[in-house]
Amino acid sequence: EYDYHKMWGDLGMDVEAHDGLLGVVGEMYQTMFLTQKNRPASTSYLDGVAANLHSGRIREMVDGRSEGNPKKIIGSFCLYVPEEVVTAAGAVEVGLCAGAEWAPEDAERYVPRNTCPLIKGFMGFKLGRVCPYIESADLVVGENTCDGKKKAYEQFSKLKPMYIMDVPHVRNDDTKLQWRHQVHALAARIEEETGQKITEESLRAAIKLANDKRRALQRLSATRAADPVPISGLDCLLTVQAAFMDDSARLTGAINQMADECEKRAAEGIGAAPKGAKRILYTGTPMAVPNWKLFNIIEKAGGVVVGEECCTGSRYYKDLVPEDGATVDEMLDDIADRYLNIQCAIFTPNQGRRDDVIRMARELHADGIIDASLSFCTIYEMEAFDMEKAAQEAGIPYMHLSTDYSAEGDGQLTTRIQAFLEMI
Ligand code: BJ8
Repeated sequence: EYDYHKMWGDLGMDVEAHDGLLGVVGEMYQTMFLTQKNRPASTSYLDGVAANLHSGRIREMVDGRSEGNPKKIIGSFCLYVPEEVVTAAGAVEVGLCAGAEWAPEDAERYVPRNTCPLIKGFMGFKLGRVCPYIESADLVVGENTCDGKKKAYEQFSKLKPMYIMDVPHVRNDDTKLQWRHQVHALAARIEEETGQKITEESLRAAIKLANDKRRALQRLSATRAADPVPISGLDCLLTVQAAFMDDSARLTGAINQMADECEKRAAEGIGAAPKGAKRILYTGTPMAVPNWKLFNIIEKAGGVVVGEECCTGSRYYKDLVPEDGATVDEMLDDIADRYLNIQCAIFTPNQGRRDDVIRMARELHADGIIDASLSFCTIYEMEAFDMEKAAQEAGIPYMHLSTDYSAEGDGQLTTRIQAFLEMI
């Protein structure tokens, strides 16, 4: 039996507090995921991912290092940090835990009380020393996106080595060049960290590796247009969350198996929810592990989430990077251009996001759109006004919600969601 407590202790974690966290998350997983009926058998892979998230997965990344394979771990908090670049320089990129409230009093010594829960979450996880991804990361790559994260990174960098990318907030010829420079600069910084040069072969292979994962996710997503829908929104959300933590090639294999099974189920009319269940398209702020509560509420109330226009959803997989770039520079430019198209609400204007939401709602035959922002996320709350208008114009029922990570408002949230599901 491998001694995970020793591993966590060696990483500098608060082992006792972490045991408490694992207990809570394990219980959540049990009541949210394992009570689902008619899950595709291939989702058992996800149960393994969840069970190994803080143990087996960390061990395989960290063990590699101690065995003389100096694989550096690069943490990130945003879709804008290109994994292709990190992989090509011989490191592994992981998304960092920010999906639960932890040590809020400690976090409030660094950021104001009324800060978005995602930001407070990563400050709390770091200060409470309960995230093995944060603790094992050699470098954390932040990004100047929303004001909250931008300023919180000034604080976080006091606790952890950081490198910051500057993400533009408008799209034009100037910012396209600026962003390309940012991606080239990241490549140089990661090369410096790993001592490994990015080569044509390594970058081409990294692009293919990420594209294969994205293609598998596209296949899985397409099966969700069927009624009955072959797989739950909760399981699909976890699949994308896993894409930020699990080994890429292994996960891609598992997602393709899920897609195979779901294609078959769709053809045979087998659903994870009954035929005619109210179908919801989610849009809004990202959901970091273990933030599953909204999908759980929707699906326990008899609805089913058929798509998610967000960073833990279609924005992660809908676009690929061209695989025919001839030189490292050309491929880095291609990567930059692909990432600049991510429809984050930090951009102005951001009509593309609304177009995507309406397109997805139609393709996936959604009965309604739920647009949710984490509380104090000004940019997503601002966009909700035009999102509602776009939904109205398209004739699709729409609801906006604002939530945080606490369970306090869950009763009210459930009532509102039930009413929406009945109305649509
Ligand atoms: S590309 S969505 S992952 S920035 S919820 S911390 S925006 S106050 S997460 Fe995001 Fe990158 Fe954009 Fe995606 Fe700020 Fe809002 Fe909090 Fe947010």
